[in-house]
Amino acid sequence: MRFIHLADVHLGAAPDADSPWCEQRENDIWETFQKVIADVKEKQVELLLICGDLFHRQPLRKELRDANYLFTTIPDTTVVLIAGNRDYLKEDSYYLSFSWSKNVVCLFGEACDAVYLKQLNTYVYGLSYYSQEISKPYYDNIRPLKKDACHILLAHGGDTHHIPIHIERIKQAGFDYVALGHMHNPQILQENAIAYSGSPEPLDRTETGAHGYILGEYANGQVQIQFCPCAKRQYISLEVETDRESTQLSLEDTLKQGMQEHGMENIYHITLVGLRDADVMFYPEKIQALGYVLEVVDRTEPDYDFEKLKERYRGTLIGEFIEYFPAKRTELETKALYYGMQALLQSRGER
Ligand SMILES: [Mn+2]
Repeated sequence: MRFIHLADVHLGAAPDADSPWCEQRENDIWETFQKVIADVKEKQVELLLICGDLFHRQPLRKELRDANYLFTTIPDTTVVLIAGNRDYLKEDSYYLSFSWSKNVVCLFGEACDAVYLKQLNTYVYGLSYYSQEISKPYYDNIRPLKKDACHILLAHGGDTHHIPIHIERIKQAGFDYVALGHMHNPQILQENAIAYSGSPEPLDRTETGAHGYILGEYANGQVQIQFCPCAKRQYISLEVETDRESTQLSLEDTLKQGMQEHGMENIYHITLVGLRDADVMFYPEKIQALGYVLEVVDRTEPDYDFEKLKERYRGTLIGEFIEYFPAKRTELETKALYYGMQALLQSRGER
């Protein structure tokens, strides 16, 4: 039996809120979800497990219809889903009155429930959130039924306010597989047994690295899983070192090359470090125009010719400041000298 473990799709989210590509990101999340459904079809997956937070907030009716439409395109796959803390079952949630395609099973109980899928000889267990926070460790005491079948637990949470999980308790429970949701980065807690799939599309700049879903196979009483990347974009932190030869254009070329190597579709957080010629200044807005650049942090420092400056400012505060430092400086002294120099020159209206 082949299954896909998916979680935290966050349909309806629009990451990078202040960027020009925010709307694109909202579409990305839907497109990635469509891609997962296409993979279900292509890989002939029999069971699609959605471990909470399919939606970023209370789903709109039209959003449920779109998701349900996609489920109708995989009629041979059973879809089992639970509601997480984001798309929790509020009193007036459209989730509760929606009529799903017949291959969809919602485990919408407040207490743990199990569904038996006869054709797969599989029990799937789970509960749903009825509020944004649950601090009771509900999963710690859930045990599979004593039946000769595959037993899979769908769980959402793992932090103090979202059903804390004591991993040792879950390890001892005896499930064939525990499919976790809520943490957005993929993470395997026990090999082939307990894992967070992470969100299929990263949702903010802290969620760097590959994102996707987990493909699993249950055969001869044993589960095997593998992580399948499927995100359209990744968040990447790029650090570039400059020197006294660097210019705006040479820096742009270096960055373009770096971004091409990592993929132009990806979203970058760029940090500039190192020295620069004291007359050169870099323009972050020009760097941002090179691609999907969220932010440019400029930590470069001007490289001063102290001999020249000493001559020029002899007898002034600046001259004395430079002379205060020995020719052979410690790292700390060098820093103090550069920062002080910058401050002194700035106060004179120079750089
Ligand atoms: Mn969550």
